[in-house]
Amino acid sequence: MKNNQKIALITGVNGQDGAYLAELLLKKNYIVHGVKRRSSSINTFRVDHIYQDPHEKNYKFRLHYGDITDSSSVSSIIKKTKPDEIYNLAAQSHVAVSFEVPEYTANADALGPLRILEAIKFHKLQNKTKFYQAGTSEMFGKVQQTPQTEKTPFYPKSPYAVSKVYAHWITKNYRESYNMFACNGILFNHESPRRGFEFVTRKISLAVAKIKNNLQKELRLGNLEAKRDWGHARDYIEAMWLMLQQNDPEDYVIGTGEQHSVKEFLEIAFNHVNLNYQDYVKIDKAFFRPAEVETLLADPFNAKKKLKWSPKINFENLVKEMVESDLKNVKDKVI
Ligand code: NAP
Ligand code: F7E
Repeated sequence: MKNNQKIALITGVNGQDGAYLAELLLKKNYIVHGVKRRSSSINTFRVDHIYQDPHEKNYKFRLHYGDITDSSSVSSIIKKTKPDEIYNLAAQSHVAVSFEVPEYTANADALGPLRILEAIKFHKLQNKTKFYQAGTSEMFGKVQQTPQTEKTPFYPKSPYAVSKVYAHWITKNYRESYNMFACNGILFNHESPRRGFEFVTRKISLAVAKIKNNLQKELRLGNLEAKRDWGHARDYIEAMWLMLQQNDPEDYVIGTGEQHSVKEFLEIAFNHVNLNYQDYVKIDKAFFRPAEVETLLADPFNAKKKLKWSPKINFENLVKEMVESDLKNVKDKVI
């Protein structure tokens, strides 16, 4: 390892954002450590292309078994890797699922970041290690003002969002109490061809590809009126990195400043393959939530001004990229 080479630790490395972030940091010549948890079947497909043999001496990417609900694994990985930057992306990230497993969601999403912050402090790394917490627009929930900024009060509407509000405040608290370089990114929805299958955008892009190829007949969805500020994950992981390169730690809203409904997503996705979504979509009560977040819209003014960040990929291109990618996946029979 060269002296000026930075070390990063990413929890949730095999998720959508983790995989893009690992690629970005490797390109920037970091040594990247990733935390993956044990699962009964292998689920590292998003990072398999950057995987390196653990016996490789001059490795740049290494995976460690760990779980953010398990303090001892969190602590020992941080002790072993002594990272310059930690990106806490691990979470039970599905809003609807959080109503089904609220206690686990709180354990991972609220106490997970606390365990990491405590480990940084316990190993006396607070002057070395910078911390990024993956916060979310879901914290605004029943929105108190539109568009939402860093100053908009939170009103979380799910166990997921309530847990993330705790994570937000404990990150701020450790920054103020122990002078840690700890930042909250308040990221609005971001998608990509790597998005998990159970989120609405990927559910739609995959259905479009299957319907076009006569492999699926209908698409069952919940609330089509919900409006989100949707961006591309590739743009958003740049913002995470930029936050940790500033002179001072701060919290930032990251979004596009544009809002679209689930219906608009459907229209563009189905039109792209010359189909009409109304011929295939059925409304199914099973996909409605006990409490819905109807509308979210970011004001990313601060990020634009201070981080010099702005999104490069617009809504229409995001939808088309996801549909094109799933058409290829279906054609190649990888899905
Ligand atoms: P994702 O694809 O669901 O990835 C989540 C990652 O966390 C997965 O690698 C998952 O591992 C891991 N994980 C879950 N529970 C864990 C545990 N107990 N211990 C260790 N790892 C665990 O989510 P994403 O879209 O990349 O989002 C990344 C982060 O940003 C999450 O914290 C999410 O809540 C937050 N966020 C996302 C968005 C968005 O629109 N994408 C917006 C705002 C905030 P497995 O593969 O084993 O499940
Ligand atoms: O839902 C509606 C649903 O699950 C979007 C996570 O990354 O972003 C994500 O949370 C909207 C909601 O994302 C279906 O009711 C309709 O209004 O894709 P989603 P989300 O709940 O906004 C935030 C920022 C995060 O932090 C989260 O981690 O679409 N919707 N029909 C549906 N949603 C799903 N999943 N499935 C449906 O069939």
